[in-house]
Amino acid sequence: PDLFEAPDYYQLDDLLSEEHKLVRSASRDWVKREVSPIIEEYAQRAEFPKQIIGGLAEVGAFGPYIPEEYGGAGLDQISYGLIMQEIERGDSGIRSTASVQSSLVMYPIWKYGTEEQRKKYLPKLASGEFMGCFGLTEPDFGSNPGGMVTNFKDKGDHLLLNGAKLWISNAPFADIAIVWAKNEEGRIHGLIVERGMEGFSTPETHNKWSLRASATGELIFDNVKVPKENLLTGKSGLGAPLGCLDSARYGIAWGAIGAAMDCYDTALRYAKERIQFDKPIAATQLQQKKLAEMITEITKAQLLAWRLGVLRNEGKATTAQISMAKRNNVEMAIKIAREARQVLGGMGITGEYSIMRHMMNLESVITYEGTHDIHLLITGMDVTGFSAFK
Ligand code: TGC
Ligand code: FAD
Repeated sequence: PDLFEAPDYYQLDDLLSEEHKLVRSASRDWVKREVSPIIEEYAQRAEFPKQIIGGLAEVGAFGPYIPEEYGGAGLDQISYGLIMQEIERGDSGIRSTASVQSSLVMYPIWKYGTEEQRKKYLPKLASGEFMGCFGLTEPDFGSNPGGMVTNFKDKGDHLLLNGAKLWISNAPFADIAIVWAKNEEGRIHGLIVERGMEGFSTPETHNKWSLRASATGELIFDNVKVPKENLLTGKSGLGAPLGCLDSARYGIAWGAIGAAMDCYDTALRYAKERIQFDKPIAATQLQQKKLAEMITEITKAQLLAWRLGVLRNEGKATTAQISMAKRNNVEMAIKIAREARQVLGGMGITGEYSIMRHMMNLESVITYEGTHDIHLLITGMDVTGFSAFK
């Protein structure tokens, strides 16, 4: 079978429209052609392959659901999910770049920005001419972003921004940053900070064992003068960045399925071909248990993602439903990666196969956009009515 054949054990393709399938095959073909052949080398070198930015834009990965009048692809939420699935089949780090650009940079400008800001930034972000990043996390405030200390003061003709953000995807090369900071009253607002503004720097974070093909860095603001027209005025408070996270987490719930599918495909093919004790290892009960459980978990994850996509299309998906899908599907993928790695024996630890890279990448995916624990606590709060955070 084709390496990129989607496991579709429950005939889920019947639930997709022709447009969904077209969007999926365009992304799938592009990943197969442009990402898979080079990604291992870039991950080993710990470098983001910048030459794929144009291709990401062409398959609609930058702002899939942003209206076409702003340069987006004008697609629905299922198409958005399918694009993320196919990109993460290639690499979680590449999907991260697309998630950040779409849901954490374009989304807040679209939802909370002024018409001038939308016109100025969205078309260039959709085409990849501008790349963006999203600064919420700080050195002392990760799971608890409400405690952030990054702040700005109104200086009459500009805003004076001070503070620092850590663990920011795309930071080292981003042209703009959506930065969450408190005003003098302690209220959280979003600001568009542009590369080149005096006092703004983006040092790269090195020595990652995970998401190596994604560039991660800090955002440092040392008395940065931000023009007042760069304030996102449409929404303030912690709910503003959390609204963006809802959209990104939804995409990750689909993306993780892509990484899991790639691990499953690889393990299945290997198990059928690898002979030990005079028979394929796929003919042994222990390896069948692994493969059967993988396809079962992928199928459950697909159903969860698809139903969540329908709810999002109808504007009915809750934050807690999104948390459940992000948590379940990323854990599903990481467990499949670990099992698939074992199916390949020693070969599983090499860069000849994608599994170990997926496994390492997923250690970031299970932590960012809300940790595994935090999503459990969101579900716990939703069903009991008690917040266990504080
Ligand atoms: P809490 O008191 O529960 O809520 C504060 C205010 O926010 C409102 N709210 C939401 N609004 C919109 N959408 C949501 N999803 C919302 N969730 C909460 C809430 O109603 C409240 O409003 P108000 O008016 O009553 O004040 O907040 P808390 O301080 O107890 O904290 C809990 C919370 C939700 C922040 C925490 O559970 C959480 O989610 N922490 C995780 C932080 C996180 O996910 N950071 C991600 C950083 S970005 C990233 O990782 C990008 S990686 C990208 C990539 O490479 O792909
Ligand atoms: P902490 O919050 O310190 O958590 C440490 C541990 O404590 C975790 O296991 C956590 O689950 C647990 N914990 C915390 N609070 C509780 C509680 N109340 N009850 C029980 N357990 C708890 N952020 C951005 O803003 N933008 C980005 O683009 C971005 N990209 C990232 C890329 C990478 C590769 C990584 C690794 C992170 C990225 N992040 C980004 C940051 C990410 O969102 C945070 O790492 C994450 O939210 C967790 O914060 P923390 O690392 O400070 O961990």
